[in-house]
Amino acid sequence: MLTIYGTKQSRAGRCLWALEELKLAYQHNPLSPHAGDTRTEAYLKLNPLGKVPTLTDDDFVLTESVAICYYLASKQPTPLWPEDPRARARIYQWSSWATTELEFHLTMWIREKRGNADASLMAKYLENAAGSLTPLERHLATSAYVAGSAFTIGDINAASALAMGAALLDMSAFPASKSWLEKCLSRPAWQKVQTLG
Ligand SMILES: N[C@@H](CCC(=O)N[C@@H](CS)C(=O)NCC(=O)O)C(=O)O
Repeated sequence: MLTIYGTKQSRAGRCLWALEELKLAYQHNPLSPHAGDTRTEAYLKLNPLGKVPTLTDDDFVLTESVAICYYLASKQPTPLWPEDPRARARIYQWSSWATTELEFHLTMWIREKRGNADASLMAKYLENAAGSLTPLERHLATSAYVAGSAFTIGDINAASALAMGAALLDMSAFPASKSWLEKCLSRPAWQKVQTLG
């Protein structure tokens, strides 16, 4: 049995999206780090950082949201996980971009907001986040999805990061990214995740 820990608003959201796209049976344990749920002895055994998400698949324990998405997609043949090495490479590329570029700056913004809330630093983090969209915009000007003409797990990893930041950024400067995001977020699986507790 698959169990995913973490609320839909956290990085567990991308894993829930993947589970729904893949129509896998799972249990959802919406632990919130902000409520202290992830600091219990039992949870720290699964994820020593006390962060979400964590996936358990029977006795197999996996952390890191994009790795969880790769694992879920690779459990069965699916168009979300194409075999073509170049499509796979694009999936890795845009998933890495999502976490180490876009998500990094957005996380800095959130931390600053919850901490000192220095307005000039917060503006700088948003400027950095917007700047990180430049390569995505260029790529999506000629590609329907991040790995080519079909929706893949790479779109889940990248669009879930942008979903977190789009409301904070002026997306009119990034029309291809904006319409790609809307297309991804209109999918029934993402819509279903929004209804979860
Ligand atoms: N690289 C990790 C990041 C996980 C992460 O930072 N999760 C946040 C919620 S989105 C968290 O649990 N924060 C609690 C904390 O930092 O103590 C992943 O993608 O899974």
